This record gives sequence, C-alpha cells and structure tokens, in this order.
Amino acid sequence: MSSNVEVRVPDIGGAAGVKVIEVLVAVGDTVDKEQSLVTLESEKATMDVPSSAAGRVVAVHVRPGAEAAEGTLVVTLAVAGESNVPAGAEASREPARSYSAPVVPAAPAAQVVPVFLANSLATPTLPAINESTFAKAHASPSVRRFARELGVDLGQVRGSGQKGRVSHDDVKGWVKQTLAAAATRGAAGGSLPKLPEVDFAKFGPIRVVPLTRIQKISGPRLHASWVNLPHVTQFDQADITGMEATRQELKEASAEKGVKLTPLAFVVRACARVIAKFPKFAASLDAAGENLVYKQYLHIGFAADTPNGLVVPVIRDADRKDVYEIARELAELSAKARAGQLKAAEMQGGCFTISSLGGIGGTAFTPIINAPEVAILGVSKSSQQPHWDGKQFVPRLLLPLSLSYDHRVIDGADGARFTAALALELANVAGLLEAVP
Ligand code: CAO
Repeated sequence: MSSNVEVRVPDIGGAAGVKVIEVLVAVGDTVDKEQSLVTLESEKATMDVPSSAAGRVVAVHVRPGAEAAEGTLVVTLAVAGESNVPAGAEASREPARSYSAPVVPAAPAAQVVPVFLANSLATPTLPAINESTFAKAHASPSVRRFARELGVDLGQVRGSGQKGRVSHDDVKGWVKQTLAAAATRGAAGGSLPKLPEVDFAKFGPIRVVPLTRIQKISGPRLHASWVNLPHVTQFDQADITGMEATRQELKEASAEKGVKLTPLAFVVRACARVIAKFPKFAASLDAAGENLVYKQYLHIGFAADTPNGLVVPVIRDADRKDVYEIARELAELSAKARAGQLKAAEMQGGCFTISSLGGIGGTAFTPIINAPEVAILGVSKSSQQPHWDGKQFVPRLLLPLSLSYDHRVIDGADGARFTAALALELANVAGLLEAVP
C-alpha cells in the first residue's frame, strides 16, 4: 500500500522569487529520505530542498529557471507503507513544515538551514560556479548534486565518460588537482598549506560517521572566519555577586510566570546596554572591506548546543526587551534549536553573538567571531573568588568574560574598554532590571 506525499519549499527566510537552478530528480526515480530534490538559489544563498520521505517520484512540479517561494510544491512522491499519511496531508499542513516529514517530526530543521555562501565559503580555493557552463555540462543528477555540494563548477571538469560525461571520480580528481595546484601556489606564498592525509585504519579499527548537515554548514563558516579575521581575545571578570543574589530572589516568582531567569538573560541585557555606548561592536565591514556598516537595530545571537551541532538563534531587537522577555525568548529559541525546529529567519540578522558555556564549566575560552559580525562574547562558569577589599579578603562571585574581536575594526584599547564597561553593567543589577523604554 502506498500514498502520496507532497514536498514543498520550506521556510527560506521570507525570500520570494527564488530561482530553481536545478532539478535533481525525474518522474520514476526512487529517492531516499533527505535526498536533495531541487536546488534553489537566491541572491545570497543556494539551498537544496530535501525529500521528506523515501519513495518514488510521481510528479515534478518545477523546472529549472522557475521561481519559487516558501510553500511552492516541488515534487509528489509515492511512499510505500505510509498509510498513516493520507495523500495531500503534507499540503494541508503549514507549508514551511511540509518538507519536514510527518513521519519523523523531531529530526528535520537541521536539513533546512540554507547553505549561505556555500560556494565561496565551503571551498575557498575553488573558482566560483558559472551557472551557464554548469547547466551545459554532461552529467547525471547525482554527479551535479555532488559537484554543487563541493562547490565545483562542472563546466570546468573534463569528463572521462562517453561523449565527455562527467563522473563522480572526475569531480573528485578535479578537486584534488585544483587544491594541489593551490597548495603549490601556497608553498610559494599564497593559500593554506595542506594537512597530511592519514589512513587511520592502518593503526586499528575505525568507525566513520558523516558530519551532520549543520556541521557541514557551520564548519566552513567558522573556518572562513578563523582564516579571514584577525582575532584577538580580551579576558575579564565581572563581579556578579549582587546580580546572582537578586536572580535567586526573583527566580521562583519568575518561574511561576513560566520564565526561567538564567544568568544568560542578564548577560544579553548587559551587552545590549554596553553596545549602545560602543556601537562599533555590532557593526560589520562591507564586502569590499572599505566601509563600516552601523546597523540601526540590535539583534543578538547566542550559540546553542544541539544534538545536530552548533546553531545561533537570534533575539531580535534585544535592546528593546527587558530581562524577562529576553529570558523567555532564550528558553523558547533554545528549545526550538534542540528540537531542530528553528526557522532560517530565526538565525539571521545577528549583530553580535554570545557563547555561554557557563552552565557547563571552564574558566575562559577563545570564541570564533560569527562573521561578518566583528565581536563575540564568551561566558564561562562563575565561581566564588577571594577579593581584597582594602582590609580583608571577601568572597565575591566572579563571571569570566572572553571577548573575541576583529582587530581590523576594533582596537585593543576599545576591546578592554568594552569588557570593563560590561563588567560594570553586570555589577549593577538595578540597571539591568530597569524597565526598557
Ligand atoms: N555560571 C554559573 N552557572 C551558570 C552560568 C554561569 N555563567 N550560566 C548558566 N549557569 C547555570 C544556570 O543558572 C543553570 O542552573 P540552574 O538550572 O540551577 O538555574 C544551569 O547553569 C544551566 O543553564 P541553562 O543551560 O539552562 O541556561 P543558559 O541560559 O545558561 O544556556 C544555552 C542556554 C542555550 C546557551 C545553553 O544551553 C547552551 O547551549 N550552551 C552551549 C553554547 C555553546 O556550545 N557554545 C560554544 C559555541 S563555540 O563558540
């Protein structure tokens, strides 16, 4: 017994008129769950629409060149043994979720994260894809998908098959050759030196686990930031004795209203107040690296650890929210992040990021800037420390701060001024609890 499942374009951050640049399947094809069906491209990103189920393609509803938006019907699948999924059930659901299976509701959103700038970031030494030569290349849909994942311009790959048909091996060979050439150039003073390849199986049994989709996206972005931005990390400590005492007093009443008042909410509030005085910390360099873009809004992201990897949900207009509203949104966005249900729009537009490992441990770390932002605050676990008050040592609760900043934009003195101002804000709990105009 089989039934039909409709796969639609998921939430793509509100982008409309996004182009279908490639259709990767045809009627009659058998597809696996999560297999890419079509590739979309907006001005900023390419994104594959994954299949929500395993099945056979019974209709393809889009063509290359067509325009799509959230909810556009892409493919209809015949799915065997899914009698609990009536035909068209997907269509009747919220379109943004329709791709993410009714079959396994908990897994999905990880698969929907747009591959922002995938071509340029994932493979920085490969030339950009030329869409017109890519489209003309003689290759199967799976080879096309593979090439796109690696950021390979198929038009440049010489095919070894009949009539120049390009195979997976041709793509791999081309990548190796291109990277080797880049490494040689690098030895003469250019790109990065290559790491040695190690056959781990030679030394004992191994287990190979593919990276998650989120890891495949965030890894190249972190790497791009690491190699492109001159990072400096400024360390400091904030005396949060008063803040923590007040938080403990307010915690219960707040929990009764359904809000878990965590230290991170106070840190977000404090950052919003300090950034108002140091707006450069929420600015970005433009693409040419010649102008600084000051934003007239303040959206603050926070790193969330999820089973699928690291994501950064964003609290919009953090400067216009009080500590309770921030705490409520932190809890809501973290829960969504862990369930893999964050929408793309909920991870976009950040101006500054906070990475809190305070609930876990550690005394300091060097967070990587979430480029094109210019600064990120790392927060470690607070601890009681002896403080000399002029007459004696008294115990104070100190919160370790680690601020990484882009030294092209921020000077060392400003970095130290920022953390000192932040420490003052965190020590002034009355200020943090002030109503927000
Ligand atoms: N010092 C001491 N204790 C702290 C603390 C700090 N700085 N920050 C939080 N805690 C405590 C909280 O009070 C809470 O204890 P109680 O339950 O007794 O109140 C406990 O640690 C757990 O806090 P939490 O995890 O519920 O909430 P949070 O706001 O601290 O963190 C979130 C939320 C999403 C940031 C966190 O779950 C997370 O994912 N952290 C990892 C982020 C990460 O991976 N960063 C590295 C990215 S690479 O740069």
